[in-house]
Amino acid sequence: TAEQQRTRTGLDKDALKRAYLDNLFYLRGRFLEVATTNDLYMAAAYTVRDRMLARWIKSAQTYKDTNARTVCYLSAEFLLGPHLLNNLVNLGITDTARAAGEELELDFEAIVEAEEEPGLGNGGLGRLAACYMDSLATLQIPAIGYGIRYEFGIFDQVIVDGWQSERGDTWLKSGNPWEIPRPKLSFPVGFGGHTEQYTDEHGALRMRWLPSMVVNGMAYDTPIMGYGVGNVNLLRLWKSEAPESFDFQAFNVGDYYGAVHAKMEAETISKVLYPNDEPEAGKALRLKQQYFFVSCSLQDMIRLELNNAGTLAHFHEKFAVQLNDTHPSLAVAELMRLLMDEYLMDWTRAWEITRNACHFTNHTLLPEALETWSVHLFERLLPRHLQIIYEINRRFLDEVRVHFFADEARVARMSIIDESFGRRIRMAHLAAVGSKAVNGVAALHTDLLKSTVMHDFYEMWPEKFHNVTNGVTPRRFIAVSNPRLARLITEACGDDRWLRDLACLKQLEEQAEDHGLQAQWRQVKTAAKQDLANWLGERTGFTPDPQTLFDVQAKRIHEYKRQHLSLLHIVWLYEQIKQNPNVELTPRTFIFGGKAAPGYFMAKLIIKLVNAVGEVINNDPQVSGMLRVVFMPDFNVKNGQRLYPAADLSEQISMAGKEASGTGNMKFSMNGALTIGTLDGANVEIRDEVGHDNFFLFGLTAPEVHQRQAEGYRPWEVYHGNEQLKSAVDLIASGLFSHGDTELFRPLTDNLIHSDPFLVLADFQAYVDCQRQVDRAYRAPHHWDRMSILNTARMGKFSSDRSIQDYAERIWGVAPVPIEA
Ligand code: DL6
Repeated sequence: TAEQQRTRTGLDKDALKRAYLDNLFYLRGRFLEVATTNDLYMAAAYTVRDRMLARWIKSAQTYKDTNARTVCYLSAEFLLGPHLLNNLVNLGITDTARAAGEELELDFEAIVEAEEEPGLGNGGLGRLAACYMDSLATLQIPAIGYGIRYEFGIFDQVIVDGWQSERGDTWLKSGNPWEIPRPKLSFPVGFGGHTEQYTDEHGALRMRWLPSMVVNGMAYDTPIMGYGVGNVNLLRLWKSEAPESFDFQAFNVGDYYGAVHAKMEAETISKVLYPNDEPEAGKALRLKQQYFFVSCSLQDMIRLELNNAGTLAHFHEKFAVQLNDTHPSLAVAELMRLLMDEYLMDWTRAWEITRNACHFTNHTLLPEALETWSVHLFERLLPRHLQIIYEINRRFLDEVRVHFFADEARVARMSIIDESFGRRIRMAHLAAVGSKAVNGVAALHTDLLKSTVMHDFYEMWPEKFHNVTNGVTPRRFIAVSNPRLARLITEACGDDRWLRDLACLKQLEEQAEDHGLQAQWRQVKTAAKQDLANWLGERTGFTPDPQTLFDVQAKRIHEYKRQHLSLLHIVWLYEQIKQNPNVELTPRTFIFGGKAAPGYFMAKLIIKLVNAVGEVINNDPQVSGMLRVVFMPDFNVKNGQRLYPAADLSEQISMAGKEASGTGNMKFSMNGALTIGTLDGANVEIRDEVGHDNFFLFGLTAPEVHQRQAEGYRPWEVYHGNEQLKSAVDLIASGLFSHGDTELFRPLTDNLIHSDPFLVLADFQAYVDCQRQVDRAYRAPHHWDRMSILNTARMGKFSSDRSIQDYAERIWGVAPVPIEA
């Protein structure tokens, strides 16, 4: 009946209440009095999901009917964050849901809190994919996100005696109400075996691959709701399974263990996310994961196109395939294989389609992060793909030779096969050769890409290279994370158009000097600081004082990001106060957050040092009124949402030239934090947008870093040439922060003094001087508030909507297909 229908889809309070009780009863078998928090959360999730399903189906139907060009975003990671509140915001029913909850006497916040976040990513790259899914739906662009449904996402971090300890992430243990399993939607994926030539019925010579092992990839679908529109896009994640639950033949001959083992091996592929933000050297399972999800995704696209058009001749017109870093770059070889071996196309046609379908984003210039795989491993796992890659390379190098006559050195540099250290496949070269467009993720990064690691490719195909500066979604990172700020902005701007068009925030500029707005702005910030302080108090036993300046560095722990530069500054401040307890300083709380790759010793030592320095400082009554240090455990999307609103100062202090873009920098600044940063990644553009006076800049530029290193950088001399720096490093080495143990932090201090690959010592003085300016600025509240408002006001460029618009126009050539809300 219409009434029943309204219970499923209605957005008013009564419909929500009825639906909620219905779902609690029929899907959880509970009534309010006996429901657990998880039951209450699940009922809420189903109630919200119901409201998305009709829109989802309408979107899929309309996309199909209009045969719309579709973006397929291939990514090994989607770091989604909790769905519930985000979906309420995008549906525009947060307040109604809250009111419905109140009438049912539910604790809304506790229900939202109960959601386990799907941590299917390591950091920036995975979170970017999630922001882009949000923006694609909001901009009404037909899109499918394809990835892996890891059973275990990124580990949970706990701090034990100051050290990081990893706990398995069990995000699926209480069920995932947002996904719909599609048991019938599954594709076979082969591994190993051999290839053979045969003659087809037209007398043509063809190749076929006879794999030694086949697994199935089964689809799990999650709806991705656009903001304020009817469009709901699809995130399709693949789970690996054995084709049959038992190999009965093996079972019959008595090899029960062998039969179960084969099943386990198949399921292992999508079992766990590799917790490293750099490639895993030589890990066959990682290569299997990459091939697994790429193959399932391409087979799915082929299925869709054959259903729709009956031919694959226009595959590249139907789909814009985006390769999120090199992890899915096997798509180039796999699409060729599918088109030639399975659909009997000739090389020229297949290559034409592949080269026009694929596009490639590079996210890093770190040499150790440029992915390569040994030819030997390929031979063993993907023999047919190796043949195809050899042939792609042969034809490509012929082109290179025509382009750059008699330049064999360049041919060797550009080859997809690196012959220098054993034979290895350079995945970035495969992706670049097989793609229509290559892009970097911030202006500086794209320039460096063109002038360094991809220079030869840029010289050959300058028109292939683009910059698309990253962006983040203001729905999650303002509206969901910081509702008080969202309300204030809406009030000050007169409406909430800014959530769809972030450039509207510009209107705040004219009120930046208004003391009334400034006072409210400050109140909002202080309230967020208080929330964070309470949370930290409960988790760490230490409650920061919201009246102090909150100085936050939250991101993966990595030497190039230089958390230890901030630590040297803290130790330096500590010494200042110890020497002169009346020194004029702005009281600060330094908050760190971030995970270290489990095998990255130096990063783990940095975490230990943060906690060790905190222990001494926070317990020293002479300094603890001025200075506090706290490590927020388990930095993830959910905890990030607590941090961004509460920061006064955002630390973006990587060595120039190393951070491709950064996106945390954008999230902090959107929430009114000022940035202290180097000219690295998107910091450059953020500073240009917010105004040079509203950004604390320090440090060597990328060309200066290059020059320093070319001249032969000697950290030893810097250390001896700066009394205060030396004394900070020495204090760490002295054992003061390690209960007298002079060995504990020696690997870190020795590395700084003797090698310092990321120029921490070279930038120390500039950083300390710049922090002095921060100190002074914070003591002038009107001035600070004005800068803070201007930061938010000028962040329009860094909405992921702008990034997606750029991709849509300049790279994909896709147009919106509106679905009414
Ligand atoms: O593009 C998203 C993000 C950038 O903002 C960071 O600067 C960059 O470090 C990060 N890269 C990764 C891992 N890279 N790889 N491969 O997360 O991408």
